[in-house]
Amino acid sequence: MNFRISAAPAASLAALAVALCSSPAFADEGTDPLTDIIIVNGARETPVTDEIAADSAPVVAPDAAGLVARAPGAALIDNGALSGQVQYHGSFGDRVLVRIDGQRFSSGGPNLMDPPLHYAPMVLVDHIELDRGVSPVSKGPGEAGGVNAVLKHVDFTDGKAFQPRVDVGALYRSVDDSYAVGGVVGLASQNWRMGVIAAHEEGSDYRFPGGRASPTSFTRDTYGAEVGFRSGPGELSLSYRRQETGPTGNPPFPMDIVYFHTDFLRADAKLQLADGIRLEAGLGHVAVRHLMDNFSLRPAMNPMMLRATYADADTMTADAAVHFTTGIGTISLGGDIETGDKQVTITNPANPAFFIASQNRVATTRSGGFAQWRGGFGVVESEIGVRVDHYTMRAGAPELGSAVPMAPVMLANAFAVSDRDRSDTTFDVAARFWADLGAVRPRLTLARKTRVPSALERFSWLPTEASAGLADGNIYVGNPLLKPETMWIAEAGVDVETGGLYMRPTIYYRRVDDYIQGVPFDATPGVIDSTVEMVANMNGDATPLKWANVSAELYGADIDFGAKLIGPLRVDGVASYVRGKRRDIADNLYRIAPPNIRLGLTWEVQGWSLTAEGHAVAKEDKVSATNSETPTGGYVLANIYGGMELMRGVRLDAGVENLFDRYYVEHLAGYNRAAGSDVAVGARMPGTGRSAFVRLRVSY
Ligand SMILES: [Cu+2]
Repeated sequence: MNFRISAAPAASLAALAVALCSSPAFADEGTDPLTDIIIVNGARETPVTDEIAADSAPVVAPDAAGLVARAPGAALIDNGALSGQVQYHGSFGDRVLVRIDGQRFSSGGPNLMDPPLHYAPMVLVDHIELDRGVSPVSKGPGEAGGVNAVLKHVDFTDGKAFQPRVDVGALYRSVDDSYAVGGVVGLASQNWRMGVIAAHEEGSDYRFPGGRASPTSFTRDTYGAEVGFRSGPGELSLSYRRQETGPTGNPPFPMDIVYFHTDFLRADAKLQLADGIRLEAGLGHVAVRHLMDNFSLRPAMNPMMLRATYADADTMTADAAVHFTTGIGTISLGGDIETGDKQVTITNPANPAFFIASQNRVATTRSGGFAQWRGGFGVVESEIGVRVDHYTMRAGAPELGSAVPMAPVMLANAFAVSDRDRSDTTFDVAARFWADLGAVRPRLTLARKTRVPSALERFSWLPTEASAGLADGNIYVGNPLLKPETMWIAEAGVDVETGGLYMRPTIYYRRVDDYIQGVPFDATPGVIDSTVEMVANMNGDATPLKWANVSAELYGADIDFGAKLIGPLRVDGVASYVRGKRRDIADNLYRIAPPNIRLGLTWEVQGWSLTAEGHAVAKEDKVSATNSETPTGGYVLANIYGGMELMRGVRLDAGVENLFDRYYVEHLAGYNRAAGSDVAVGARMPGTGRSAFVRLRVSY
């Protein structure tokens, strides 16, 4: 299970934690007051941030999203083997702030075929930082929670001489005959660190009781290098990473991935300016080049309907923050800039005269500043911050080939003469409080968080299924007049740890004003009396949706808990409940995780452990009528897994998931859109059948 707390004294726990996760990435984090190490056995925690070690769970899916999904209040939105999104407290997509090694960037795919954790292959992930409830304003805008996937790194050592560093892993999973190998190797001293990172992953279509799901195969390569230098009060680091995703199936979408070629470049500096004054600054660039089509991995249609869509995204970031440590705590002042350029061009490879630059020269900017105070009064610890962001967003006039039919041309012409320039200013406040009362640690979060509409939500003049991965089968059209969303968040919980028992219950309420959601295009849905409905109807949906500001609320509760039973026997569990509703009409929010509980019985002795786990998921019938969502039934799955330390620095895990080969569908899985599969078109994608895995990690 994810969040185990053993009952030993904290000091020895911290020591054990360092021993268990010999991750260099942790080494310099002791200075951050929010990442104290309190929990071991695969997870550490502060009252407001959880750290989930990569090998703490039997997750062998390729992306880190599956690991995050096991945390309380989290779930996985499954859009394909490499396209999983994190849902947190009922929000997903760009409502959740997700970063890789702290770097923010824009996905390339207009349907988030490359959600941020697409760039965190599990075999390269060291650990995940999960901000409980909301993320601090210092990490930038973001409504629901905060996820940072920290990749394996080579870190500085304590000595002058260079020492070799190795952290590599391999895994195999039977259900899709997939394997992954990768890791980081390098050299480090107290002043220098350098490493190369690489991974290769591939898998076939996965099996379920009843056949094979096609196309769900995948392939992905990652490689890169990093170097860091530290001397006296300063530290500099530079990293480059390239990811090449090859043909990968996305049955819930009308197209599959042909490729993603994505480059990550980042430079960071830290400098102790004076006693108690610390400067941190960074520069980043991410370039995504993407091609998807509807004929390479699934049966081709008639030549008129062949589509290959190119989508590019470039993100530049710059940030700087100064931290003043004084008698009243730490005050941080910072600023950050983010620019984005996007281009989406739909083509028909059988007809060069057919192309539509549907998102043409879309340019966005954001400049923000924040002030944050971290300190205490009495027993109450707090982190209080405010930030302001100014956004601009502009779309170029569409460009079309001569073979594009009349109706889309009319829409393009109308968009070309419309106002394609928007700007917004947003204010965020986040306050997190906690107190350490020994065995009991209460915590409280109050926040106002915002999200500006995406360029897609504002500028999709062409009705298409691009919806940042909703995969509800609806055709969407943009709305330039959208206002930013405002989410009001209240969350309370208590972390209890006493004797051989722990539990961490949380309740929350999130009220969203101007929630951005698809609504019927006009007052007469189904009556084709507009050009938009005409084009949508030609593309298979006579009742398109238009993005609009509505009112919504999300509330729920979750808990993780555990207790020592007899001798080396222990029980751990995670349970989550979330409810999402519209406030303006009687409807539910779309794609909300059903109530579920995970219970594990673990036998743990020196050097090895064995866990039998049950995962019970309730039916979900509180579905969104607006999004044509269908209900799902409940199910129970059984898993068994174990791990052992073969020798110092060598860990072997193995297990069987879905032990009884049960047929089930996850409520959050998409509906199949690909013909030629053992899954019927329109049916929800089934969960994976029985699957054995082995995983090896070598680090020293
Ligand atoms: Cu795509």
